[in-house]
Amino acid sequence: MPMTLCSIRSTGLGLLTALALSTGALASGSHAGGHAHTGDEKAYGKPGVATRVSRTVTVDMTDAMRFTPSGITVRKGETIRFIVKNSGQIRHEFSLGSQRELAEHAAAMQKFPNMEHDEPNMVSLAPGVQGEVIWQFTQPGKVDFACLQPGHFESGMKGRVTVTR
Ligand SMILES: [Cu+2]
Repeated sequence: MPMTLCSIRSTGLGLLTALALSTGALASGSHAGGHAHTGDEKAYGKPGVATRVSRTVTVDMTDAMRFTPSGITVRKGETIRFIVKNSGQIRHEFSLGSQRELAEHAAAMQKFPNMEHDEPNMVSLAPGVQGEVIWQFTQPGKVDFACLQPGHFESGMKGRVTVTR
């Protein structure tokens, strides 16, 4: 049985702690040598470092179950600061991932609507609140993003980042 993101989360308090620690280490600059933190790297990129942001992209979320913009183009290697705003009256989130990972996670959210998750590739926002995700796109191709609040992905609340060479 393939291990999904959610099964990892539900089994691993230790892993979450490790992630939190590694994020803290990056923030404090202990990786100043520029070494990639390979443990966090995924096919769709890795957590970005705030001091290396190339560009800011603002993404709006609404109760119409849409992201604006829903299509974003970046270049390979760029670190993007996504300023994400929830303009709706209900909770929404912005999660970057592979299409498969997002679909699996959306299905899990249908079963466990109150599942807590907090990872560098996503931000979950109460109505009217703004947050950010800093992500580096390390490989050319397509990276998807979606809102994983129960039913939102299924209603079409998704978008795509095209990573060019
Ligand atoms: Cu949503």
